[in-house]
Amino acid sequence: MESHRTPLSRLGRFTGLPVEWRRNVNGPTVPRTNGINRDERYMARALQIARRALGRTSPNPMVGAVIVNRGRVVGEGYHRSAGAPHAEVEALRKARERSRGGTLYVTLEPCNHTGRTPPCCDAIIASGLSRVVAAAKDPNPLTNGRGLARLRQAGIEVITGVLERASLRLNEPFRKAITSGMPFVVAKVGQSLDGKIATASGQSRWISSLASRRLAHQWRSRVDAILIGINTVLQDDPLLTVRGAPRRSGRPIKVIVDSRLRTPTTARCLSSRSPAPTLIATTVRSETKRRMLARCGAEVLEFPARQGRVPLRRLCRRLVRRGVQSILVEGGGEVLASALAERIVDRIAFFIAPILIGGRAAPTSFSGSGASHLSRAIRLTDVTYRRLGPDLCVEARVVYPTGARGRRQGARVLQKSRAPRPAPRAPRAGR
Ligand code: AOF
Ligand code: ZN
Repeated sequence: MESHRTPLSRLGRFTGLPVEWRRNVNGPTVPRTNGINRDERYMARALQIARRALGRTSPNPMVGAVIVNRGRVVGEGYHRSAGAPHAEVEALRKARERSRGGTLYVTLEPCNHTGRTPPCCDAIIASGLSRVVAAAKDPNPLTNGRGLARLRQAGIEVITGVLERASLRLNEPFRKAITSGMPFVVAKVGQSLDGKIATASGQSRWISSLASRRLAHQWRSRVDAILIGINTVLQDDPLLTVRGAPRRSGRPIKVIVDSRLRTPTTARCLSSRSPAPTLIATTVRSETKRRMLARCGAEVLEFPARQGRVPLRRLCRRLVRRGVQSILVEGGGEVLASALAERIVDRIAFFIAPILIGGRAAPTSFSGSGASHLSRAIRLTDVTYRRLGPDLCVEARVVYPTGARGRRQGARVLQKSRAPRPAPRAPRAGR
């Protein structure tokens, strides 16, 4: 049930990463509380402060903690970045002896393992807290229930599941990556009202409004990697940096899907103006080219071809092993079609500008052969609509057709989308 009227119900309406990304992370200090119980109220506060570290904690989750004693908040904290103290430890440091006999509200089960930092359970037990309310279990196999069990064994009252949905959604990339080995993938499309991503001659700057582009940069600042296809490199020569939004050193990693290893060493995303690491995924083994690209700071990852293309699932798994939990796929049409065909996309966002481009030869957002039957089309759910200047942003969860027919269809789309590709144009300089 998501259809309450209270402000808190909005927490339950988070529909995944982009919706998370949109929230004001420095909202009011105490959430409004009409119609919700006390545990939910403090948990809402813990979720709110967890969000302050949005885009900065991976490969760790965002976590917030609030300590309450005799009806008063005596300590708060959140996990700022991987390697930094955990949320509970931050809150305990603030509360000091005032935590004795109090309640800890924490958005994720406290850890019971030694990672980059010592187990939170030890600190909680030592502090004399008498009650712990956790929103959700930690899916990390190192914890996954062990933290809660340990606290119960120590005689602490433990309650779970308070605002659980909001907690699960807060850390969707972390959860997906740690439980499945696959990253959380958001595809972003900037297109005209008639579904074109460029003119027939390849011109695409700018279809989207400034407001849309600003939001897109904010999203870039909150993911671990941006992924684009070689055609976009050759056509648009993007810098792939974050502009006008907070930057995190070394992030987002740039990933170029380049089956035939055509990335020019002069590509702007390899220049010193774009300092985050660049990975080029290819199916070609060329020591000379690899060395040339390495000299420009790019690392080449080789994969066995899957129908002539880079196998995106395998690429994704490799990226997760390097700490990448969230990816923004920015196109073009070929990569987006392959990403859908390989079913790696979790959510999709369209920035639709009120402009008509037309023309059979002008590329559309998704290439490939498309669904042969409506029953095999990819349905979107959890759809939100938002105005951005003159543009409309439609953002949704991707639902793949189920059953063998749907899966075969996916493979066919991939096969057919190999066929004709437009001849690449020479990279343009100076943009
Ligand atoms: C908590 N509180 O604030 C966070 C937790 O390497 P470490 O020591 O930072 O441990 C990382 C793991 O700890 C991470 O994968 C997740 O399971 C848990 N994160 N746990 O009790 C926190 N950030
Ligand atoms: Zn911990």
